[in-house]
Amino acid sequence: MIIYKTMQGHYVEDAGQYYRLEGPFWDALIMRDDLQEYLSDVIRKSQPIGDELPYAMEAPIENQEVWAAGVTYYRSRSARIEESKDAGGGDFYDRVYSADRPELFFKATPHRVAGPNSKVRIRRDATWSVPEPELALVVNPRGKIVGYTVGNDMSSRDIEGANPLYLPQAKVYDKSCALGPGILITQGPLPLSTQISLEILRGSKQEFSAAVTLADMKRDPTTLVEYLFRDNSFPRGCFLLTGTGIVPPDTFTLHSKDEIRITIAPIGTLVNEVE
Ligand code: DO4
Ligand code: MG
Repeated sequence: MIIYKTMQGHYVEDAGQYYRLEGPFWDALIMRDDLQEYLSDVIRKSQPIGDELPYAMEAPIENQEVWAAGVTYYRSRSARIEESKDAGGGDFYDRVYSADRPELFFKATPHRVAGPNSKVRIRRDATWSVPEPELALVVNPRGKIVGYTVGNDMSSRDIEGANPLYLPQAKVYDKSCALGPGILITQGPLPLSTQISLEILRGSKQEFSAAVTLADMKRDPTTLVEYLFRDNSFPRGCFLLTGTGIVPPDTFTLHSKDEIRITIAPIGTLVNEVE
């Protein structure tokens, strides 16, 4: 089952059919412990409205904070060591990759998040910008993972590499995060064979593409959530991006009008253009 947020209401899709969800508040869905049972009940008791979502999708977020984990894949560790070597930051990334405590950082408030088919941004004062395709966990206020969506942790590598203390500026700015298209509601973890793929189109040309699987992730999603919830409360739940395993070559930077396509098959494809 996948839930979608639109300007005109919320919908659940099951077996190719869409059902309307009553109630105006997205938060109320994310806050439920019994979300899957609740949605099954709605589907059982109502008629489908058809096999297409009737309205444009919005980012599947209302009042949640977005957080992110870093250096959870070997590829991210190597990329960070390389980009920060002139600034002497390399050792920190190696140490966090093998430490028990993960790197967790604040990523976005809802207004900084772009939805499906809307525009993400690169910072005006950055010279080296990349998308980071990541599995995003949807976590309720009691720390239960209730679903999964696709996330893009837009990042300014030149700012991040200049000094590790610049991380918040490299990561947090208007439309630096994208989420969507919907939230996959499922019991239990996603299989380790689940693939995350990234495609970047420039005009009609494919500029970059790559894929990883969740088997390449060093951290377990439930442990990331456990650390995030230590002495931290999320009254409306939160999103937690789980880190990138795909980093384009160092010669690559995003351009305005590039199209970023991130696919996690059971969830869908998150498509955003760079402003
Ligand atoms: O410490 C830098 C952030 C790394 C990151 O965002 C990632 O690995 O996805
Ligand atoms: Mg990231």
